[in-house]
Amino acid sequence: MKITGAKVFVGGPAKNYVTLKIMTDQGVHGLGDATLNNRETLPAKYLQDYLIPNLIGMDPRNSEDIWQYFYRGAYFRRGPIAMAAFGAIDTALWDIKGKLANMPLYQLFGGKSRDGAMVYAHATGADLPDLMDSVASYVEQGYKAVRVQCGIPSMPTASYAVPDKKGGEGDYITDYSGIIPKTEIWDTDRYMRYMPSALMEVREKFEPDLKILHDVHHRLSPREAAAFAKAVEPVGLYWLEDPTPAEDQDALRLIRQHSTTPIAIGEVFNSIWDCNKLIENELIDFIRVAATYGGGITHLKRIIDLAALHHVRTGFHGAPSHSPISMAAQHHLNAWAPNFGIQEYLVLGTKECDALFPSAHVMTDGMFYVSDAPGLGVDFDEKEVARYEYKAGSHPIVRLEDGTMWDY
Ligand code: GCO
Ligand code: MG
Repeated sequence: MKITGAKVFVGGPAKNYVTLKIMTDQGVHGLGDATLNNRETLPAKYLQDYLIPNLIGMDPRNSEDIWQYFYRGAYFRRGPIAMAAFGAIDTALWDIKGKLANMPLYQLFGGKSRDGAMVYAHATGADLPDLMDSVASYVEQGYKAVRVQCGIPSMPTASYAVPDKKGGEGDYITDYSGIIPKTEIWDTDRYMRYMPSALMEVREKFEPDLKILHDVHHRLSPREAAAFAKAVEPVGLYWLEDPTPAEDQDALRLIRQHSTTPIAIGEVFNSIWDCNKLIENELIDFIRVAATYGGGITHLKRIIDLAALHHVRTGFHGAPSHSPISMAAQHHLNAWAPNFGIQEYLVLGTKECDALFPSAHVMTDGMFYVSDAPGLGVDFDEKEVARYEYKAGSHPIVRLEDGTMWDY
């Protein structure tokens, strides 16, 4: 069996999804997602110029060797662009494997460990009452877990993932007005003073069974993060996410020494080498590496297995920039993984998105159920994708009030 060709498409409703389609001489094709939010053209180019020419003629069933060929074969390896590109190839090869076996992917991993997998939504508010309305609407829809973020009084601008105005909707992560980013102003002291009591108010307003998550988005020092994690202990968070800048694996040690608040980290990691020490030293509770820029299913499975040895559960990144293809890869892993925790899930399910990526997967009452269709169980409509053009977007940048650059 041979790979005969591969195509890359960039475009989609609301997001610039980077979709890879690998064709074979047996008529079976596979799909992968190489979307890297706000840098989408780069993995697409990496695939087109370097990886696809090497793929032609390879046996798609040898997904392990193909992974090693691209990873070990590259002298300059790792990094989100390369790993997103490998990830897309690897996911597409697993999709082909599932279709050849006529089995849904979770069966190839070891079958189902659960019927449905719990997901969490993003509740957000310009201020606390606005956030309460947002949480209430998710609770009404049956969600069992929500991530909560809200504006901080006296902060000069909206903070991470918070709308400018009450009831604000839309994409609060990417600004599609262009490639030049907007600026957010950050003040750690105001955040530290306000957020623990705001989180406590959310906890008191809703049923104790509601799982509450909060994302610091890498903005605290290890000492500040340790103090924050300790201060929010009475809230009983399901997790505190990215408390410190992600590059420093040792930073988590201080947090652990001072608090039992569960810690989730990893959405910006792209290999097992970014999180092996965190996992082996049991400094985190949830690992968030995504199938997309974490090198696909082959590599993510290795991370899941390492994590399982150390009581670390999964909580894969699922921001709206992941297309339904990489989300399906994660949903199949979630159905199988013995150490599954939760899945971040933002409803991409507009009519346009469903038309581009038809599937029979179901999300209901805050639980995700994978379909039994072979492979990933997601299709891709090439005619639909022709309707969309790439649009440049940017994440905000963050500065302190005096102008100092900070972490987004
Ligand atoms: C999350 C993340 C995202 C990121 C986004 C950047 O927890 O989902 O923090 O919201 O900001 O993926 O592109
Ligand atoms: Mg996050």
